[in-house]
Amino acid sequence: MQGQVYKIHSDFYYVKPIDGNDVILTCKLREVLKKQKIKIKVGDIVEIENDSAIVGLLERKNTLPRPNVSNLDLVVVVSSLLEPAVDYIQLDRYLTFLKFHKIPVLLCFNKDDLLDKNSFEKAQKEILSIYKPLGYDIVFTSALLKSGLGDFKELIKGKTIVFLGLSGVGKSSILNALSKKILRVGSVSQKNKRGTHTTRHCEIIEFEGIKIMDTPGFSRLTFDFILPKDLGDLFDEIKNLKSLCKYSDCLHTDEDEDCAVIKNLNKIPISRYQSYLSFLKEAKEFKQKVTNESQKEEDFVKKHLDKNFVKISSKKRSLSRKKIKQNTRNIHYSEESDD
Ligand SMILES: Nc1nc2c(ncn2[C@@H]2O[C@H](COP(=O)(O)OP(=O)(O)OP(=O)(O)O)[C@@H](O)[C@H]2O)c(=O)[nH]1
Ligand SMILES: [Mg+2]
Ligand SMILES: [Zn+2]
Repeated sequence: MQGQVYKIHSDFYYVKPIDGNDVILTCKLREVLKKQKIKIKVGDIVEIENDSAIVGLLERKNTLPRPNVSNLDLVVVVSSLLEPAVDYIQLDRYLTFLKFHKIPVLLCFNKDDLLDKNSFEKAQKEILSIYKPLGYDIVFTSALLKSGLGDFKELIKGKTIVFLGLSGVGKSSILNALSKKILRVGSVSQKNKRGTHTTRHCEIIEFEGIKIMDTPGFSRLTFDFILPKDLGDLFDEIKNLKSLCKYSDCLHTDEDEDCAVIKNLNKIPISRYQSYLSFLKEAKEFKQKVTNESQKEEDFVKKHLDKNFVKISSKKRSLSRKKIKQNTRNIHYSEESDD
């Protein structure tokens, strides 16, 4: 029988059979899966036996390393218009990361009740001018007043979704406003206007045919999964222009290099280009790090494994380039402190 993992707690996996009763089975992982070092995630479709043992994992449609979930139809990226105010770099961080993982996104801007009419219209105009041209669906909501939720529900109908967003922006509050399931809602610290990471586990909540994964908020997500030259592909504004740059490996930062992006900077929202520059810096630092590591490995090989090693053969050189790529894929995240 097949089922979907709804929750994981210590060694227990809570699995809902796919075509069956409305029950949640409590399962353990078969030893053979543990030996294969297979890590089961919330959202995974698994094969179960005797209503109590997970014996296999089915192929994933997609998967994210953080939050650690799989088989998503849509990610809702939640920001709040105030307390905390929209953090465009952080928002772009999520968007580029999700583009990299090829997962569709819905943008939600919450707490619109905190702005007066004028400020709201100004904020809305700015947001739409940046993100509408990129093709995102966008909703403005107030979990407090339960406004904007009709459009929201329409866009998530029948889907398996996950909420991403900084702590305190109102992810759990929106969920509570949408469904009757009550989740813990935290407070926003009066000192720094940030949330306090109230949601600590990830689990699927199902209502009216929508499956929602509520996950803990996290903010630090560094660009150590992509090479600098490929970063532009995650920004549509840059991707559309880069074929016109003089050099194919252009990083779009140098005025002297006949760069189409620099020439057309007035057409790119300033916050987006700033985000690009910050992520580029991180991607470069990361590349430097993996290059150093590969170099160290090469030196090690030279010194210890082949005493007659005079020149690195072309095969070895291309191997080490491959190594850089592989290392780049070892996605590493650092999480903001949970306290
Ligand atoms: N004014 C206003 N306050 C809201 C709204 N939505 C949420 N809040 C408040 O913002 C605070 C944080 O809300 P949560 O729903 O806990 O935020 P979260 O995104 O789930 O935070 P984490 O679980 O820590 O990631 C709470 O005090 C909510 O009452 C809203 O639409 N308007
Ligand atoms: Mg929460
Ligand atoms: Zn360029």
